[in-house]
Parts: sequence; C-alpha cells; structure tokens
Amino acid sequence: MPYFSTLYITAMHQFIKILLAVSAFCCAAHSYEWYESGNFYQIYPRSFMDSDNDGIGDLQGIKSKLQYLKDLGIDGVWLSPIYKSPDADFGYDISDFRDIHSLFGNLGDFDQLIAECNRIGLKLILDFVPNHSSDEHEWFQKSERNISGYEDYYIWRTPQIDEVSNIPVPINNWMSRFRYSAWKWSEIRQQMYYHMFVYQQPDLNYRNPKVVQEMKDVLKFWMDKGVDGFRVDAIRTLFEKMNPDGSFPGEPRSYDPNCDQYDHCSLINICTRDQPETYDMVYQWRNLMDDFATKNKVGSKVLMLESYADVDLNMIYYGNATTPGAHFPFNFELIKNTNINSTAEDFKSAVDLWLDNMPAGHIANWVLGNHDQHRIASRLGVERGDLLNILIQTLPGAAITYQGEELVMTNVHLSWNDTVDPKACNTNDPVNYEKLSRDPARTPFPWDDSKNAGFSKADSTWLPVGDDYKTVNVKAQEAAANSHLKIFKKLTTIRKESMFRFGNYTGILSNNDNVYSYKRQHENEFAVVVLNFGKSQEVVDVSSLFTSIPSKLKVYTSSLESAIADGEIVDASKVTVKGNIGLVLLNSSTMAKVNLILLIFSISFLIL
Ligand SMILES: *[C@@H]1O[C@H](CO)[C@@H](O)[C@H](O)[C@H]1NC(C)=O
Ligand SMILES: *[C@@H]1O[C@H](CO)[C@@H](O)[C@H](O)[C@H]1NC(C)=O
Ligand SMILES: *[C@@H]1O[C@H](CO)[C@@H](O)[C@H](O)[C@H]1NC(C)=O
Ligand SMILES: *[C@@H]1O[C@H](CO)[C@@H](O)[C@H](O)[C@H]1NC(C)=O
Ligand SMILES: CC(=O)N[C@H]1CO[C@H](CO)[C@@H](O)[C@@H]1O
Ligand SMILES: [Ca+2]
Ligand SMILES: [Ca+2]
Repeated sequence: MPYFSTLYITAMHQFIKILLAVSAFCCAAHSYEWYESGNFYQIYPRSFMDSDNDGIGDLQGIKSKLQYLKDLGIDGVWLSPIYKSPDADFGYDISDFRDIHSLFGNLGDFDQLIAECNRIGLKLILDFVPNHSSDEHEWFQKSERNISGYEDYYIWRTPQIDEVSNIPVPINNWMSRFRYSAWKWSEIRQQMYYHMFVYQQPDLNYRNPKVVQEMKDVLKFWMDKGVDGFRVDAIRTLFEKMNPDGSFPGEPRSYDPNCDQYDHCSLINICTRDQPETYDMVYQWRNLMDDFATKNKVGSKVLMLESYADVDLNMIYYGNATTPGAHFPFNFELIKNTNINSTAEDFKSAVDLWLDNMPAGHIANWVLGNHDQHRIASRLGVERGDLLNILIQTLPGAAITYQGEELVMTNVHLSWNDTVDPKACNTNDPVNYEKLSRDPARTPFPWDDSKNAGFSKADSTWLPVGDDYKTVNVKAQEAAANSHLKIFKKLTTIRKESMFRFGNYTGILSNNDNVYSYKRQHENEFAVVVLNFGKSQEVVDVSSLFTSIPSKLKVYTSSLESAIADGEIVDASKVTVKGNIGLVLLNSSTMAKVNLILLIFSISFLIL
C-alpha cells in the first residue's frame, strides 16, 4: 500500500487497538448469554435435506446445509426428534432415547454434525420428549411383561371387564390428544396403560423415581456429546392427577361444539395437563443442566419448553432466582390468538400479554409456527409474511423460526392418499382431514428449482414438494435483487445491534388502530418499527408516537411489496406505509456510524 505513509498506518493501528478495546469493554459490560436475544431455527429433519437420496432428510443433509443457516444469521439450531423410532408419530415415539434413527444416520453422523456446528459457530439444541416412549422401547417391553424393576415405568391399571361383550372398560373417560380413549388394553400384561398421544406412545410414570433418574441420564448422555440445550416436548402432559388411593379422577365435559365425544377437547383437561409436579420436574432438569455446565466448565445449556398453556401458567416455568426453571417456555400467543382477520390491536395485545406478565429478568420469545401448525403465511396471509418476520426479529428476547418461514413458504395441499400424519389419518375423513393434518407444513424444503426442489434426487419424496417450488426456493431468493430471504437476512443482521439486543420496548397503536409501532432503544441507539396490519395505505406520524425522534429517519428494510428502497430517507412526521407492510426505521446517524465502522475495518484489513 505505497500511498499510505508509515505514520498513517501506525495511527490506524493505534485507532484499531482503541476500537477493539472499546468493543471489548462494551461486551464485558453486557455479559449476556447468546440465547438471550438468540435467533433459533427449527429443523424438521425428515424434510430439510436428503443426502442419500431415499426421499427422506437426514443428518448428513443437515450438516451440508449448516452454512446456509449461519449465513442466515441463526445462532441456535433446534432439531425435531432424530432418535430411534418406529415412526408411529414421526419420531415423537422414541424406542431408544440414546440412539439415532437409522433413516437419519447414526451416532457417528451425529458427532460429525456437532463438530461442524462447533466449527462454524452454531449452537445445537435437541428435542427432549419426556412424556412418553415408543411401545417398542425396551422399558415398555419389559414393563408389559412385569419384569422386575420395570413394572411401574408406565401407568398401568386393571380395568373392569364388560360382562356382556367381555371387553375391558377404559379406566376413566380420559381421551387421547389424537382421539379416542387414552387407555389401551395389553393382552400381554392383562392390564391397561395410559397414553396421551397415539397408543404406540405409552406415557412414562414420573411418580417412579427410577423413571425420573433414567430421563436425567438421557439429558446427561446428550450433554456429554456436546449439545447446547434442549427443547422439551409436550411438557404440560408430564403428570396426571391421581387420587390418594392410586385411582384417577375423570374429567368434566367441555361442551365445546368443535369437539365430538372422542376428542380430547370434549373434556376440560384438569387432570391430564398442568399438574403442579410438572413445574418441579422442570426446575430439577434446569438444576441438572446448570450443574453440568459448571462442573464441566462449558457454556450454559439452554432449556426451552413446548407449552400451549395460558400465560399465567407458563410464567411458572421460568421459576425464580433461587429455583430457576426454563430459560423460556415457548410463547405461542402469536399462534393461539391470531387468524387471517387479526388486527394491529390483536397483535399488540398478544405481544403485551407476554411482556406484561413475564417477571423481570427473564427472556421473552416469539414463535410464529412449527411442524404442528399450518404455515404462518397461509394462516395470517402471505402478504403479511415479511411483516411477521420483521415483528419477531425486532421484539425483545429470542426469536424462533420454523424452516421455510424465511422464504415465506405456504401450506402444501396434500391429497387424502398422500396424507401420512396420524392426527389426520385418525379422522378417517377424506373430506375434512386437511383442517387437522400437520403434513401441509412438513413438506420438503425448497433449495432450488431442480428436481424435488434440490431436496433429494429420489423418484419420490416422503411428502410431495410444494407446487410453487420453482419460484419459492433459496436459490431464486438469493439471486433476486430483493426477496423475503434477503429481508430476513437484513433483519438478523440489525438484530445484533445494541437496541435490539438490550434495548427497551415501547409499543403504541395509531391510525385508527391499523398500525402497531414500537421503539427499541438502548442508550443513544434506537430503531422504530412500523407495522401496518390494515389493508390500506396509512401515513404515520412517528414523531408524535415516541419521544426524541429526529425529523428525518432512514428506512433500514421493509416488506418486499413496500415500494420503498432500503436506505431511503423519510420524513418522521409523514411515513407512508402500504397495507400489510412493515418498516424498520433508524436514526440516519446510526446508519452513518455503522457504515463508518465498516469502512474503517475494510481499510484496516487492506493495510494489515
Ligand atoms: C403384572 O402385574 C400386574 C400388577 O401386579 C398384574 O395385575 C398382572 O396380571 C401381571 N401380568 C402378568 C402377565 O403377570
Ligand atoms: C422460588 O421457587 C421455589 C419453588 O417453587 C419456592 O419454593 C421458593 O419459595 C421461591 N422463592 C422465592 C424467593 O420466591
Ligand atoms: C375472516 O373474516 C371473513 C369476513 O368477515 C370471514 O368470512 C372469515 O370466516 C373470517 N376468518 C376467520 C378465521 O375468522
Ligand atoms: C388413492 O389410493 C387408492 C388406493 O391406492 C386408489 O385406488 C385411488 O385411485 C387413489 N386416489 C387418488 C385421488 O389418487
Ligand atoms: C410442537 C410439537 O413439538 N408438538 C409435538 C407435541 O408432542 C406430540 C407427541 O410427542 C407430537 O405429536 C407433536 O408433534
Ligand atoms: Ca435420506
Ligand atoms: Ca404424562
């Protein structure tokens, strides 16, 4: 670099040293854990990437696509179950908690996957399914045969036998989440066992200390392998209410018109969910995970829960300072309380419900979809796809993205013949099955416009690829000048700035309650997010909504259909936003500063 004088270079070196020292100081002052504003991504392994072309995704496939997730700005990857399973409920029926499903690979592949995650700097979270095992699990096989030590691993009771039909009568009226009685007769044991989900998923008996210990050992097994935490499945159903004499009380009827007598929701589930013992078990797991991290001098392990309970119950899972629980129970308020007609007010209420109820010092989190829900863009409107990604990426706390939401994927229509989800198949209803089916959100991930969307070279895939894959795929959205994917990446980038990581939140409705806006501020850094949930264009006076807004703001990014270019300067008192469009606005000087630092870094790399 002949045109830089030595003096100038020395000055630059000094300046960089100071810059590094300052940034080190910033980071030391806020020694936040990575997951506090973590960006999580849920992989549904059957449908992410198929490496051996059998039509089903697998661990080597996932490994080959980790760089995509890193580039997307993801911090932690959560895998839906990858354990050995006969697939009565697609992996949620586990026949060995310590082994990998042969479809997905083996423990060696898993070790490679975790090594690759470590190499590129991604955290790996596993699904933990404690409520039940598969009926093919060794424990169940032994329990069914009354083998000494295993008799009480599951929930067995002796039924009455109907004198006329000679058929065993269910122990009580409890219904499975997947329809029909939750009690199943075993010819071998000559007793009935309880199952909340399909009958091939017998519930484990958490009143047996041996079971509690076994499942803690499972957690240790995977932590020894280096996983960074767990997402716990179906936590609410861990315990069932039991009378002192060991019998189980029945549940009252709900009279819900949407549920027939064979549905779980035909009853008020006061005995099969949310029992007080459940919270204590979560605290025990957290304690085990914290102890593990301390003893082994490794980073802390994150504990996340799946619970659709009401907010007040969910808050108990957080625990308190002396007895911590989950880092967070998933917040499903944006799923439970919204539909295609939801207004800005509905969304703001859903957000506030969590923030207002969460005890201080805990981590909020935002979930739009998962493998159990219809795709968010289909439920809430494909035109709102970017707006919703803007929402969850810019609120305080962790964000959880289900694979494909970054591309604004929609439900894939599946014929009755192609339907495989037991929840849909159990309806035996070739007309209405789609309402209940979880398959439309589980179809293969579209990587490009080649055969099977680049997911697999097989002749057929386990579920068909969506018809729109020629346009809705990663390659196309990476190549386009602007796309849902590019907007998503811009969001994950700005999310690492201090106002989004540590900043406070002030939310407000305006424009006849069509627009929901909030300001995120940390010290002098701030951003304003404007979300027009209405159908028509609105002119928003941002300077009247929040304090200390400069007269000019810069558009950092916006929904694809906004007709506003990134970087455009807008008048803070007159921000024009089309219907279903979201905008992220920054102080124009913040942008200038970020650009200046980037410039200095690039120059210094040239010199060094
Ligand atoms: C297993 O033990 C239970 C409870 O003691 C008993 O009711 C059942 O008949 C036994 N089954 C077999 C096959 O021994
Ligand atoms: C924290 O929670 C534990 C478990 O629920 C409870 O026993 C304890 O009293 C609580 N402590 C405080 C300070 O609230
Ligand atoms: C949304 O509103 C339309 C028109 O009022 C109505 O027909 C439809 O049932 C509503 N959808 C939902 C999910 O509430
Ligand atoms: C569904 O499968 C059945 C049996 O394989 C076949 O007879 C029927 O034609 C199929 N229907 C459709 C719509 O593909
Ligand atoms: C969102 C989620 O993980 N749902 C699962 C809850 O648990 C049942 C039984 O394990 C599964 O069928 C669901 O997929
Ligand atoms: Ca495969
Ligand atoms: Ca249970």
